[in-house]
Amino acid sequence: MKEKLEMIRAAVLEELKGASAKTELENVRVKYLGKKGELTQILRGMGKLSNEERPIVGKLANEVRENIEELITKASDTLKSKAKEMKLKSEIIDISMPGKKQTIGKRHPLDLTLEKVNEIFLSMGFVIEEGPEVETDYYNFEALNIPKNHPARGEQDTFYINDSILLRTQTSPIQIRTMENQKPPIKMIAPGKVYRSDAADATHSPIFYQIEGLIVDKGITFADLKGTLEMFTHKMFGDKMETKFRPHHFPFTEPSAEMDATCFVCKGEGCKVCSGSGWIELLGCGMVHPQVLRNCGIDPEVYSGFAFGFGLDRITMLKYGIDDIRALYESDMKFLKQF
Ligand code: 2NL
Repeated sequence: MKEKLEMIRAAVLEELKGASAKTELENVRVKYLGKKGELTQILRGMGKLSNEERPIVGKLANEVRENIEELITKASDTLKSKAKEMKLKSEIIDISMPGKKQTIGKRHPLDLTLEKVNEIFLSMGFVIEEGPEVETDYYNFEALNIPKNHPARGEQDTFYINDSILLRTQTSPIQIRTMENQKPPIKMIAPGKVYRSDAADATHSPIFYQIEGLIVDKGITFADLKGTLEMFTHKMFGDKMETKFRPHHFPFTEPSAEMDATCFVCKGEGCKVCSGSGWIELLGCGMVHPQVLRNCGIDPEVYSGFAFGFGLDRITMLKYGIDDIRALYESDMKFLKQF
């Protein structure tokens, strides 16, 4: 019996040496320690032994069992560490290899200007409103008192989707929608993309950005318009800037004006940017036309308001000295990295 146990121990040792996978270890365990395993059979047969033999063989059998278990655990640990070693070897990183350069993007100049403009108007208590880029003829033209035969409605200016649906040519529809949905006081700006069916050149792009602003309340006058836009100009371009208003015409405001500011390149001396005049045209504005208020369900006998609009692209180009609007839409990294 003793010899048999020793043989089993030797056999296990031999079989474990050749084992190269976890399943093989498990097979060895079942073969010797399993329910029908060789060692288990011996332990079962112990009843037939004499009283003197039983404790001796029992002790030895237990020793062998513990020994086999130890051997299997050891073999399993060895397999595991070998697998780990191989995995580490396969994942080796060559730290001497040059890395891929990560390029960090920059804010787009239009975005920088928009953020500044938004910040200024928010600080003066305006709310930012948004609206659809695909609009109806009514919101883009009709409600704004732009008559059917007005040149702005011609096919040459507007992208029509069908007779009554188009791409907005200004952000005024946002203001119309806001006046329809809210009671005065209204104090809002409407920034966004607008579309014109123009051929692209240095000063025209079929897509550009516009910001309009609107205040409607009781007792709003042209003095409020002038004060607000002067404050905006100071915050945007500096306190030394002067503003002046020239009469103009828009169908949706009456009276209407264009506002010029001191040329911020030459400070009014006259230069290439301002064509020698010392002034730069910044925006269009006026008192909201009574018919436009009426169209939105606001009584012009009770309320008055002013509105203004300017191109974000134009202001951005002036601010950064960009001489071609197309540069703002070409996504050329060499150009965009400068800002
Ligand atoms: C310009 C001029 C302007 C407005 C836009 C406006 C909007 C409503 C009512 C009245 Cl809902 N007016 N907007 C007013 C005056 C001028 O824009 O030259 N934009 C580039």
